[in-house]
Amino acid sequence: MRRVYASGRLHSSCKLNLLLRNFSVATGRWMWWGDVPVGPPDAILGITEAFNKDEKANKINLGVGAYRDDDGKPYVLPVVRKVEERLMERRLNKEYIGISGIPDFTRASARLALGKENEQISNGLTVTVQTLSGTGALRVGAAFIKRFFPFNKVVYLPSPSWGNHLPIFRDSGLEVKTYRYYDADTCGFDFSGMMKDLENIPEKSVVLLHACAHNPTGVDPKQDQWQEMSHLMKSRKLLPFFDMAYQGFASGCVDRDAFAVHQFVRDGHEILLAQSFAKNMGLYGERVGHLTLVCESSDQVKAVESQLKIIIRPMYSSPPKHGALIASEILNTSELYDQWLLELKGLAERIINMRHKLMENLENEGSTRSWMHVKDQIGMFCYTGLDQNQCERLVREFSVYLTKDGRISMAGVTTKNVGDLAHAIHTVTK
Ligand code: CBA
Repeated sequence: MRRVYASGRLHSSCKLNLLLRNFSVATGRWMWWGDVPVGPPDAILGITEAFNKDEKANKINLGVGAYRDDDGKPYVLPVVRKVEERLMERRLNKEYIGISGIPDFTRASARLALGKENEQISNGLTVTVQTLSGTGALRVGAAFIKRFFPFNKVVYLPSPSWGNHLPIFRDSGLEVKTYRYYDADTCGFDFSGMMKDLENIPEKSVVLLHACAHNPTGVDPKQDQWQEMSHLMKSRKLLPFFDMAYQGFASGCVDRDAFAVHQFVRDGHEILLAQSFAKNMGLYGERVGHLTLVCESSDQVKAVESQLKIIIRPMYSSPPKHGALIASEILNTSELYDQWLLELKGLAERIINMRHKLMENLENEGSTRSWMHVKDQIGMFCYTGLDQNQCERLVREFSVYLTKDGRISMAGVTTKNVGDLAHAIHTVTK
């Protein structure tokens, strides 16, 4: 490993190593990248790569959280197809959009997230910038915290959390710590553990919260628990950073899934919110999302907005246009909006139905373990409770691909593969 000392100079033994690794005696040339180590594949997206290489006909990919129809095929919402046709007819130009995105999109998407009647929006106390989906929103938010949050530059994540949270915040130069969230004994929410940790986190720190459909556990707080958390975090002066990647996808209702966000804002928190339209509009590769900050005054709004633009400009200059135009049309046209809500409900219902089917099939296999959590968890993922060895057997013996922590994407389960899946899970867990 190359070691650079605080002075920026290399120690002489390191210089020798550097020379040995970066100079090719055979060609007599310096190699710029001789020192680059091979990195591990991504814990989630790497699974798709492995799945694609597998030649078995009945393989099942439950790795990445991407919706599939009952034939296991990627699915484009009919409302999205309809809007795309309308956009094509308009023969729009390809001009850049502004650094902070398409105003019609950011206005409507902030309303969707914070609620139609939200006072802070009505009073001009929010800033919303369009981002490269949810990941981009988190990354821009993290860069903003790093540059401007005047207190503890530490972000507290639930344990466990989405695998990309840690690198997003760490690569943004923030320290990352965790708070208790999941109780492995009950396969449920560790409310008392979380509350105790929130009591002990140093005041004026940032706490990341999954707004709904917690990834990877599928375990969410109940509404009264959110209320208690909000009060405690307010009294302890903790800054909530919501990640809402699944609005509408958990329960089928966009307002119910945004309950926590609405509650915290009603309680006077000045939240950050990262919102994704990957799952709920199926716009995955179009990269549509936004970052919203709630501020205290219009002066702060002006300052925050200007600084977000200064952060975004050297990162990627301005966001992509096509997907945000689609989302904007849907959010701003009542007939399309209603159609979308119905279709979204359909996606959530298919997943809920698959949870029931998987549990039934496991019972039919004769499994004596409790699989209640498969049904009780919410959103795209099921945290099965399988250990690493059992997960590896699923891949090796049954070509069932899942993350090593036992998470399966329920969106990849279909009426056609649920029987095989239950059989495979039962075989490795009996
Ligand atoms: N936050 C959470 C909690 C997520 O689960 C995901 C997606 C994102 C980012 C943010 P995007 O940038 O596409 O809007 O999503 N997580 C995954 O569904 C997958 O898309 C998952 O399988 O965990 C991923 O990128 O890992």
